[in-house]
Amino acid sequence: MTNVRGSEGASVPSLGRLSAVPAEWANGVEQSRHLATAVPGPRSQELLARRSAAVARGLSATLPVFVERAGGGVVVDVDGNRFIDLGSGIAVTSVGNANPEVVSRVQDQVAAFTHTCFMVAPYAGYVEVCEALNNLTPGTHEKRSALFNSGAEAVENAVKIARSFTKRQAVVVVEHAYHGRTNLTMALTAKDMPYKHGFGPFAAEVYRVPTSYPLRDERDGATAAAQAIAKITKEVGPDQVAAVLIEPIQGEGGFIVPAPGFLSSLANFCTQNGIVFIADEIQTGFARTGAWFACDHEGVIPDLITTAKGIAGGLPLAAVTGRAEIMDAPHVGGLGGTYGGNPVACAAALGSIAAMHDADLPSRAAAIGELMMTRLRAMQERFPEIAEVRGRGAMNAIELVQPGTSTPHDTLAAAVAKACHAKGVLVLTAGTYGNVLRFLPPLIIGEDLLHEALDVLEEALADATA
Ligand code: PLZ
Repeated sequence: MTNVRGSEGASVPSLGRLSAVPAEWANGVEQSRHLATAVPGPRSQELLARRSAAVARGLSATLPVFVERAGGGVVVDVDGNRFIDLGSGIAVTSVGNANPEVVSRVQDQVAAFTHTCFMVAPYAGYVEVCEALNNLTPGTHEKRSALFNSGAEAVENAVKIARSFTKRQAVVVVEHAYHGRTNLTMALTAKDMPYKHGFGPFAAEVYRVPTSYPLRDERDGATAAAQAIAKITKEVGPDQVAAVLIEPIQGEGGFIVPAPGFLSSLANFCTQNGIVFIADEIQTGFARTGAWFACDHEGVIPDLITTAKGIAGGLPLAAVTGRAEIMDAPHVGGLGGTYGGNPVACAAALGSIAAMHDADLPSRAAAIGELMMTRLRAMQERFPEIAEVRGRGAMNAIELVQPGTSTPHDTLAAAVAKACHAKGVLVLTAGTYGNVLRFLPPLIIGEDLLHEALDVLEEALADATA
């Protein structure tokens, strides 16, 4: 079934062919956009004033409102404004906010016990999450997992594990990479402002090589990989490298989808040289891209994979999963932390994974992608500022430039995002140049809401480019 909507009357694929998501997954939130006040409204303004007096200014705020409730594809603020959610809390609430499958398991767990520390007195939920991860992640080889609190912590631990296994130190990352905000992960992250500026010195033995950014480098995957490999070979020495760490689709860097063959060439190079290939699937993982993991699209089987965000429906949980012999390299007691794999977060993960299976969210993400890409491409026909529409599944973006050039148009991206917020649609920006508008709807969002959000985006683009 298709319907006709959008700027050029394009024929847009429908989500109708998928089974409906249970109505109660909307968490009782009316699934419509509604502006009750200006944005921000008076109650949010009051809280904003308290926020600036109480909260360190280093924490930015995308949407200048305070949230009261959220569910399905909608976020409700304290003034009664309802926003269509194209952010999912940065790719976290893929099963929707307060999904009943998550809530009921969390409620049972929190009432039974809240914490014992897995290293002190273990519980089954932790083991069940590891079993699920070992089954779902790419490859049928024997795997192990370990659980942590945040994406950055998972990345740090993946590096520890790779160093312990290889007895080497160097870590290779790519341009535009984002891996977190802790000291090691700041070193792994590419961008100075806002992530690293003034926060050095950074961890040693981190080497950055070129990535594949088809819009800007116009190279095929094999050529881009050959450049990266040449740099590793000449400047680092393959036998010094513990790990190559890469996001299969670069997230904060601008939703950069590498040219086909780039990832597999790098992975092969790692295999040939005893280097641990780590896929950072913290943003791409758990159904987001239309497969369980982004590596699945390319048939790439990483040695280690880091996950977080979408894994637990909004509770803080992260993991490293990978080849048993690599994961088991660190000595007993070498990995851990007080809260890693907290029982409540594990219960949430089991609920979130069950919901993803029940509603076949990988397929739903793929269908959302088809719908959105069709409409975004129609917008590209209309607006010469859209240099590229890209992404996979429900992780897609438009990159904005000054028309007729490749000069990034960051002020336009900021203006369009701001206009969308004022009109009740939550969108995020991204990119090394700040010129990318990215879209990460909850995977249970309704089709009408999705269309309405895209209508608002198109209006905002028209106004801002007029
Ligand atoms: N690796 C690929 O996307 C987190 C960052 C938001 P944490 N991305 C959102 C911000 O501005 O801090 C991310 C990621 C990839 C690692 C991380 C880090 O995950 O849970 O934020 O530590």
